[in-house]
Amino acid sequence: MIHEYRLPREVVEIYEGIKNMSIRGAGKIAKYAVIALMKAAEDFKGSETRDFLKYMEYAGSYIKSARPTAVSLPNAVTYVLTRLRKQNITSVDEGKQVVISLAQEFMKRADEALKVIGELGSRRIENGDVIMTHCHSTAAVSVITTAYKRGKINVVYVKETRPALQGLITAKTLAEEGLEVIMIPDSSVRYFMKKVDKVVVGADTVAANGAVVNKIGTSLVALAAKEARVRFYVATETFKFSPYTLLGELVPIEVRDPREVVDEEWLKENKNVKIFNPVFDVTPPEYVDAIITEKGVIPPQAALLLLIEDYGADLRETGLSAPITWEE
Ligand code: RUB
Repeated sequence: MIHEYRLPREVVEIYEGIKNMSIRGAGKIAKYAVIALMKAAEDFKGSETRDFLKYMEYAGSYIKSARPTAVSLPNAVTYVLTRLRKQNITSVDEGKQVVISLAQEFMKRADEALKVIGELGSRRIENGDVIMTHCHSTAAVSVITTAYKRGKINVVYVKETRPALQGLITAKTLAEEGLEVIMIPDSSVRYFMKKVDKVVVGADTVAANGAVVNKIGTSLVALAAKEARVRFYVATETFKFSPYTLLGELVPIEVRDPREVVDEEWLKENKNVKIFNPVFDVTPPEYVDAIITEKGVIPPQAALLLLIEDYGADLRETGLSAPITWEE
């Protein structure tokens, strides 16, 4: 990316954090994206309103390019920048205030959404259910911990989630809440599925047809759940629904460094072995029983309706453009 403006250190750190996954999970990535916009706005030194707006667009495209798959990232940036554009600001100070309050509004709405998802999701859980989850999703954790606090569940199977092992974060979090956590290797999903009543996972992106893009391996869990007639729920804020898929765009799947799969030494010793590390996959809508959002629990086929409600009326005005292309 050509650096037209100098962005403050905090913005670059957030970009790097998202890229190297020290900031991870679609919800958290979205929150940090708006924090980055806030930091960028605060740091702007000029006095021309037009220049401020151009600078903010630049900051938005920079932060959006950190990771390709979770649509929460461009959606969070779009949330702030489209509203900023519509405000017809007349001074830089006013612009800065607008960005700060929009970013805070986004974060508040995101926190509230997680609570509602927890409540609505826990209603779908029956007393004594055994749950399975994959990766680390704040929205799925919200459903599981709310159901636990309501005295409905006790046992949860957590898949370790190779290669980045986000399952360890989930296992730790749920155990600290008091749940009985059983961590299992990814490859044992079908073996354990017969002991499970419901699967709850998160989402990085939900497409207009209700397909769910989430951490690699999710679609295999869905397959095993379907075979065992175990209900498969996806917990997600609506800012993870992709308006780009309304325009017929496909969701780009991130491919990461082979060194996340094997170490450098092994790679050097086995130069003739190719390693491929895609980190998300697509679960088709037929495998999803329901999507739990802050606007209600919907069948995957209703994803389109939610997208039209949020983006349909003024698709052109929202400033949507084709998502950034991702080079492997
Ligand atoms: C994280 C992942 C999570 C979703 C939802 O992938 O796939 O399931 O992002 O998480 P990564 P949340 O670790 O590669 O970012 O519900 O917290 O938004």
